[in-house]
This record gives sequence, C-alpha cells and structure tokens, in this order.
Amino acid sequence: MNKWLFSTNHKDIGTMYFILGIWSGMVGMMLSMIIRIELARPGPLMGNDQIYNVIVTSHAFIMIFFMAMPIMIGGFGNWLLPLMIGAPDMAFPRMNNMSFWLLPPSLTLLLVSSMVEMGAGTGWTVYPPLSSNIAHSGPSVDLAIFSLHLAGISSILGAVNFITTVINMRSIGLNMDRTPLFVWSVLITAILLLLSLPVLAGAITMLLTDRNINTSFFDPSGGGDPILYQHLFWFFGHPEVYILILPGFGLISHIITQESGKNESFGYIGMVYAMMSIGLLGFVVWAHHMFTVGMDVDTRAYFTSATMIIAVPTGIKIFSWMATMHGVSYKMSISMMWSLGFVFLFTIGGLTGIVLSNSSIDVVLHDTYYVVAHFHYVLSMGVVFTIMAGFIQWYPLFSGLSMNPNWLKIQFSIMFIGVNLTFLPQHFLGLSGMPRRYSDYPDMYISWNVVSSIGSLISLISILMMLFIIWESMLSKRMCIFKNNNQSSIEWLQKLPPEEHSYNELPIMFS
Ligand code: HAS
Ligand code: CU
Repeated sequence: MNKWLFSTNHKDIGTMYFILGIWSGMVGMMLSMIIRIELARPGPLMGNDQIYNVIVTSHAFIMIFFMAMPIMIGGFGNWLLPLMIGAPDMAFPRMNNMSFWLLPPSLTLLLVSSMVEMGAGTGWTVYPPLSSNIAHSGPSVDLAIFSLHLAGISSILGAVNFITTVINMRSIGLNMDRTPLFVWSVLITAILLLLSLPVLAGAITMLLTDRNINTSFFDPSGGGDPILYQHLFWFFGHPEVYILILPGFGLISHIITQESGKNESFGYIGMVYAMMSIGLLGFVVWAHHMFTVGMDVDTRAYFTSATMIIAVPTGIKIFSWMATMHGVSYKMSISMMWSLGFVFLFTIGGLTGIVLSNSSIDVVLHDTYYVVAHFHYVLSMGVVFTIMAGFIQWYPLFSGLSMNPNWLKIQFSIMFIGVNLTFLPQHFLGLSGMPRRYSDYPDMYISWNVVSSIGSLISLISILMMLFIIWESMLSKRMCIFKNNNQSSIEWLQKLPPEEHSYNELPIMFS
C-alpha cells in the first residue's frame, strides 16, 4: 500500500487522481443537493444566507479544482498520455507524485475554510470588496486562498510535466503532426494552465495582503481598484473554462473515431488547429464576464466580437465529430451514447454562451440563472459527459474489469433525463430575472425551481447507480474481454507477472 501511495508510476498516480476526483465529486454533488433542496421551495430552509453562500462557493471550487481537473488531466492524462506517445512514464515521475499529493492538503484547507468562523461565502470568483476583511473577517477566506495556492502549484507542476513529456518523450517517428488528439488536447491545456494560473496566484496573493497587511491593491480608499481584481481573475478564469473542456474534447475525438471504426478523426489537422485557436482566443475574451462594470462601448464591442469568434473553431470540432461518425452503421456502445449526448448538449451550452457574449444582452442576463444554465450545459453535460464516456471506454484498461452494459445503458438514460430536467428550466428562470447566488426567490419562480430540484434528485440516483455498477464490477472480479483481441483477458492477465501491472491491485484493494 505504501509503495503504491508513493509510486512514481503514471498509472498508479492516475488511479490516485481518479479516486480523489471521484471522492470530491461525491462531496460536490452532496453540496449541490443541499443547494437544490434549499431552492426546492420559496422561503428559508437552512435559514442562514452566509452558510448558503459558503455551500455554493465550496460546490464550485470542489467541482472545478478537485473533481474535473484531477480526473481529466490527472486521471486520464496520466493514464493515457504516456501510453499514447509510447513513453515509459512521465518526464518527471517524482514531481508527478508531488503534484498529486499537493491536492489532499489543498482540499483539506478548502474544507476547513468552510468549517471555521463564518466560512468563505464569496463565490468561486472571490471578488473584493465582498472577500475583503470587512465583509469577510476571520480566517476563512485566507484558508481558501491558501487552498488555491496549493492547487495552483499542483497544476503548474503537472503542466510542466505534461509539456515536457509531450515534447521530449514521444516515440521515434511520432511527429507532432501525427500525435493523437488527446495528447494535443492535454498539451494545449497544460500551456493554458502554465500561462493563466500565475495570474490567479498574483490576484489572490494581492487579496491576501489587502486583507492582512493593509495593502490596498483592490481598495479605493488607498488608491486601489476592485475592478483590477476582476480583470486579473478573469484573465485566469476564462482560460480555465477551456482548461476544463479541452481534455474532454480530446477524449471524445478518440471515442468517436474508435467507435466509428475509422483510423483517424475527420479533419485531424483542423482539429489540432481548432484546439490551438480556442486556447489562444481564450486569453483575449476575459472581459465578457465583466460587461456590467461600466465599460465603454468600444471595449464592449471588442470583447463581444472576440468571444463570438470562438464559435468558429468550436464549430469545426462539432462538425468534424459528426463527419467522423458519418456513413457508419452502428451497434451503439455506451461510451458512444455519452459522446453523442455530449456533442448535442455541449452545442446547446455553447449557443447560450454566444447569446451571453452579446454585451447588451448580457447586461440583462448577467448574474441570473441563465448564466448558471449556460455553464452547467457546458460543464455538467459537457465535461461530466466526457468523463463518463472516457471512464466507460477505458475502464477495462484501468482495472482489467468490465461493468454491466445493461445497467450502464439505464444509468445513462436516467442521468440524461436528470441533468436536462435540472438545467433546462434554469434558462427560463434566468430569462424571467431570477438572480444567481441567493437562497430564496419570489413565489412566481416556484414551478421551474421544483422541476429543477426534482431533476437533481434524478441525477443523484443515476450517480449512485454508477457507483453501484463500479462496485459490482470490482466485487464480481469479472474480467473484461478486449474488443480487438480474441484471447479472453483472463488468459491475457495470466501471462503477465502481476507485480508489473499495479492496476491489478485495484480490485484486490477493495476486496
Ligand atoms: Fe461560457 C460564463 C460565453 C464556452 C463556462 N461560462 C461562463 C461561466 C462558466 C462558463 C463557468 O460571453 C460562469 C462564470 C461565473 O461564475 O460567472 N462561453 C461563452 C462562449 C463560449 C463559452 C461564447 N463557457 C464555455 C465553456 C465553458 C464555459 C466551454 C466550460 C466548459 N460564458 C460566456 C459568457 C459568460 C460565460 C459571455 C458570462 C456571462 C455572465 O453574464 O456572467 C464558446 O466557447 C462556446 C462555443 C460553442 C458553440 C457551439 C458549437 C458551435 C457550432 C458552430 C455554429 C454556431 C455559431 C454561433 C456560428 C457556439 C455548432 C451563432 C449561431 C447561433 C444560432 C446563435
Ligand atoms: Cu468566459
């Protein structure tokens, strides 16, 4: 067990990231259920708005930094990237272990921050003056800042590792123009991380000194400006949303190509350039989150136009996935169901993003549930669907086991209904003016909120079912049969010396 925890092997570290990500996902989901229970009816339930805001903040932080990023980059990246480029391991294996182990202390700091004093009820954006020491006295916000520092160091080290690995450790002859799309997606994600996280680190450190040693970067009474914080935060924050989705784009390309029985994705080079354009453009659109701060009309026009241009490379990706699927008769696999669900629902989320990018419309919709609906379509149905697709596609590789396909089909159907029931009505709530980050609402909003809360319960059931399916696969020790291999994997596994394949330990660990 100790050998495994301190392992420098990319597969072991990938597995640890998966375990941490899944655990955090359960915590994040629990917090979201508290939110949906509070909002299931008008009027107070917990009767404390600060606690409500703390829960909203922790939900976002945990889902972004401790569920999505660890699973995508840490889990899939570590497991698949070295295999896809034919490398024996990551470039810096011991740093890889350290990247992982920075996360549990970071997660601990975040959880502690919401359990001491008043908690950090600032939202994941941590805007001053709400996050300054008058509105949030006590150590909670400081602990949240330290948590972000650690998570940031973890991600920067990981990014350095992935960039070095992709540049230096590809097999001979594997030129960049033939490198698999998932590898490209992780490389671009890592570059975004490397360029954007230091800006966040700067912003939150300035906030820390504003709070504790009387600097006034963001305090007008000392010559500072709270808008500066927003610029710094969103210079990180917008690239961050593409950091969350790009590895998923990579996974989906592989799954759709594989399940369509093709050798290469339609428009491979176009897919690479599309991801590079999304990454580059992601750095010049940040102020679309700040249309309401009182920008002049030319700046608004610029950020609106620049934001809309991202629809072009994203459209290239959507249409290339569809072209890859074209002309094939399917026996639909479960990972393909998730992939199709992703392409459909991510497009809806993307289109509402285009709606929001119009600054004059955004002045009305900013801080309403329309924005919440937008980002949950691209996150809960975008990022999460790619995670589900990828996890089901590569679970046999990770564990040597197979999950029950019929149950997985039912589970997909339940989750598809659940998430749409949760988030579609939030568009209507937003359009009729319901603001985000409040624990209560006028009676007129009750119907769609009830629908949304019921939807979240249905999603909860589907996630519990997924956990059961994974558990059952481990308990039964049912070995998988690899598709392209006539030998059953039992024989395949028997030929391997067990100490060489640490993932064989996984089922044993849990038995
Ligand atoms: Fe977003 C807010 C605009 C993609 C995540 N976004 C958020 C927040 C999150 C988030 C978390 O401009 C909230 C942050 C907070 O806490 O305040 N977003 C966009 C646009 C895109 C986009 C234009 N977002 C994402 C992705 C995310 C994500 C990906 C995470 C995974 N988003 C915004 C804006 C706000 C915002 C405003 C601020 C709102 C506010 O007031 O706070 C694009 O990347 C989406 C491109 C994708 C598509 C779909 C596929 C393309 C096709 C091609 C044809 C389409 C065309 C479009 C030509 C467009 C199929 C025009 C045609 C029409 C018929 C409309
Ligand atoms: Cu943005």
